[in-house]
Amino acid sequence: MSDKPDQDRLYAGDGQSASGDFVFDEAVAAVFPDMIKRSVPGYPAIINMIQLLAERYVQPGSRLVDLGCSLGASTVALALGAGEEDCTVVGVDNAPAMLERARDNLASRHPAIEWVCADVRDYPISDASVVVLNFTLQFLPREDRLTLLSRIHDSLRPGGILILSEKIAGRDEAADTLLTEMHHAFKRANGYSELEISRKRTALENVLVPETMPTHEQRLTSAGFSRVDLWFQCFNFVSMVAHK
Ligand code: GEK
Repeated sequence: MSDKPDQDRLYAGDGQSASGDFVFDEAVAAVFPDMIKRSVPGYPAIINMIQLLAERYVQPGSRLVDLGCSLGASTVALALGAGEEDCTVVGVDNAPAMLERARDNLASRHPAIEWVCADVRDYPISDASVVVLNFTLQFLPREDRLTLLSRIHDSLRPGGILILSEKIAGRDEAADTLLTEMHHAFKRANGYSELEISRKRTALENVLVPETMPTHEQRLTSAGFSRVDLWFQCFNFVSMVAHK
């Protein structure tokens, strides 16, 4: 592949990102759209469907909140889905490199979106119709996940939803091996080398902790959600709608 400035080559050479734990710094922010599209099967489709889900579940005058918004792709989907319903749309991320880029890139086209640099565990949510965790929960320590989901549940209006997208673990070893191998095949087909795939895997080892579908479903139920629907899966990447 020829090198472009916005192409993800972070794990190709011997730059500083080639070793150590994965962090959402300036180098990652600079190549993030390319990285996530080539690494997460179905990501563009999920973003488009978040807009359609928001259109269906938005309530007039409510808040739509994107937790772990990165460069704001899912936040814009919420804003487009909210349409003219007099809502407040907020993107929250604790990585300044991500949030500042989101604000700089999108402020003129979407002036109504509020951008907040905060840890999602501290950000107070209220009066929400749609909350999004699009590949963010997986980065929180496991012991913090239920508290956040319970708080999200309590912040939703009746009829509100949480859209939860996650990389998952297979329910047994054979399933996990298949899903992981197919994910790596997807990355190879998108131009990542074996070295890049294996270095990224090592960097994410203690940073991104996937869980099985039953674990997610049970936790969402414990958090108070009345039902959970799986609406998307491609290999080990899923998205669920959890209903208040
Ligand atoms: C998208 N939703 O494009 N508080 C706030 N932000 C956090 C926290 C935390 N505790 N932990 C991680 N993040 C986006 C993609 S990326 C997914 C989300 C990925 C942020 C982190 O800074 C990063 O921007 C985002 O969560 C995860 O639809 O890189 O696989």
